[in-house]
Amino acid sequence: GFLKNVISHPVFQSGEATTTFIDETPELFTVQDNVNPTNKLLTFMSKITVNGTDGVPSHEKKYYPEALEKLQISSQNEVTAKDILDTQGVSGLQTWIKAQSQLLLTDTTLRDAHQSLFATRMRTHDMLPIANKIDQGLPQLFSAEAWGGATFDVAYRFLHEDPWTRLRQLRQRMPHTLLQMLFRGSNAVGYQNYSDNVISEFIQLAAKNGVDVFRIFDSLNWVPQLETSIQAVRDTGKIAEATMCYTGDILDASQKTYTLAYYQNLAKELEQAGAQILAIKDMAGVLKPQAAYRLISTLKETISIPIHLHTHDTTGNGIATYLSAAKAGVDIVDVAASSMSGTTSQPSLSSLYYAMDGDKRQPKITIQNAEEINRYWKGVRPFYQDFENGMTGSQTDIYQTQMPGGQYSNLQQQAQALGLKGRFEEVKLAYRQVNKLFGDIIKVTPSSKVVGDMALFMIENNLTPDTVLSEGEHLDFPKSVVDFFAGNLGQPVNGFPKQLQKLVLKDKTAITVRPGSLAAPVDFAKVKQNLVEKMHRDVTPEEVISAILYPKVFDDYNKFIEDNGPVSQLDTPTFFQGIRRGETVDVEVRHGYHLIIKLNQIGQVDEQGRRTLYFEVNGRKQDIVVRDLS
Ligand code: 3PY
Ligand code: ZN
Repeated sequence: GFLKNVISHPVFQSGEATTTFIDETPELFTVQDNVNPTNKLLTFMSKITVNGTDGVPSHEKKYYPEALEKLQISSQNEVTAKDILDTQGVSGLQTWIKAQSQLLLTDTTLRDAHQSLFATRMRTHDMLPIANKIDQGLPQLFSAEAWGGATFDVAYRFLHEDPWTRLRQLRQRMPHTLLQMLFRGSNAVGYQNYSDNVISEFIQLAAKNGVDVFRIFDSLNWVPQLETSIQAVRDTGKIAEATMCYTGDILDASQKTYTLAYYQNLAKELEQAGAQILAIKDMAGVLKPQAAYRLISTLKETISIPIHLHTHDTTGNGIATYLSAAKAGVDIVDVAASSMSGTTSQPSLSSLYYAMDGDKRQPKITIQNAEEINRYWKGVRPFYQDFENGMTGSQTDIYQTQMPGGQYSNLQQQAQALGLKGRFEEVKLAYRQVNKLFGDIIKVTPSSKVVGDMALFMIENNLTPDTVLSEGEHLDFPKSVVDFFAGNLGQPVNGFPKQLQKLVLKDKTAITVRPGSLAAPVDFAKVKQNLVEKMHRDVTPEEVISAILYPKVFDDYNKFIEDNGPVSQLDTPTFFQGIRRGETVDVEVRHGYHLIIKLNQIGQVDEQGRRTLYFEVNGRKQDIVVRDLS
């Protein structure tokens, strides 16, 4: 540590170190003496305490004791959907689903709810205490959606934790619940197209680590983009839930593209492509109750696999949509714990339960358990108040904007980062304009990100739809937009608007075939070898695939952990806000091994702009010096 610090110090390296260099440079002993994990963690806590977390306002640290209260959960021994899958396979499960007269439920609290409410920031630390209680208290759930979508990227990038570990830990605590993930077809859990062998490898590893149900969608509803994934899931013996994304309005007589017949054909194609369940993914929450009735009843006559409906409650009509879908015979719907439900999230599980009192399809859940579990979530949600999207009530303009719930909170963060805070109404207007310019496309990750990027680009550059077309030749369009028009996300339902495509691509040519059919297979052994050399240790297949999907994010994550220790073990208020003077926090750094960390004092800033924090760790004094960046 010490010698390395001296040698790597800029003053030493510049050749300007004098005989007093060591005495005048205390950080040689402290700041970078970062070899033991406790020191790393203390340094991380000190930095957050002094300088805060990027993008998070510093405020008084609050405690939410509800999260820690004892919950009264009665465990129930019932045969679960997971038991059926494990003993009778997929076809046994399909039969079981169809034999249920009750409406089955998927709980999305562990994934889409927090993706849509607070930009996917929920940490594993807050999931683990409740996971087993969900498993025991709600065995009647069809599944818990717990992985995929943005969780993979955000876990590494912002939470500095390993998504694979999350999956394994949830699996271990939820042995009787089907765990479900959202999978972006050829885009896996990323924003771009990957080679077929990457898709298959990812699916195999996800299945091995605990995923049972794969909800597979394509952001343009282009079936060729789904086939590899569907087959790969079928090969694992897990459930391939192929998806059609719902956009437009089948009740609108002027609708030319996204008509009832369009969805009917698509459902047939998906069933033929090997779907074992059909998901209808209403990512923006624009499926109106009567439309749901018509859509589901028509599909029930068209296909024979079970139907699983997903919506967002942004407009406030989610429960009404579900009631009408239930009447039409939908098999499963997606809900969230009530304190994590509503607005951009899913409709509330318990609201739906009560709305179906007296209905013969009322879900057979133990509502008291659902309420107890919800008390826990109610305590957890305020930890993430700094990431909330600010939507406090229903918003029916979403019927026009058609922005996915999962994007709503994220695009706000993106806009803020560009200095466009307070201009979100303009962003939403531009979003609609871009959709029109692009020929009315399905908008869901990553096509929704393309539309969002273009909307921000128009606002930043003061562009209107007209000036985009008249000045397009000279515009340097965002990379995601160029990629989209080059056909790298696949083909939109209406094809590309030719004039705009030319302006965007300039002298590039577009492809019309499936991007995966052109992509060379990735050489996993070679990637592995490079990683081993870089990390000086053996690496797992999960790490190899993560490095392929997110090379930079994965690399940054590893460096971060190397420098800062096991930060995922900190409680959430401490992770975001640090530790206050006089406060004691308990960190279980490894199973059963606790650090009791007390901060006694924070020193004044010295001439070099540093502060010393005086800790006691398991009763022993320890000082940490960090730079004050204020
Ligand atoms: C995702 O892909 O992350 C989504 O939630 C899309 O709705
Ligand atoms: Zn969703």
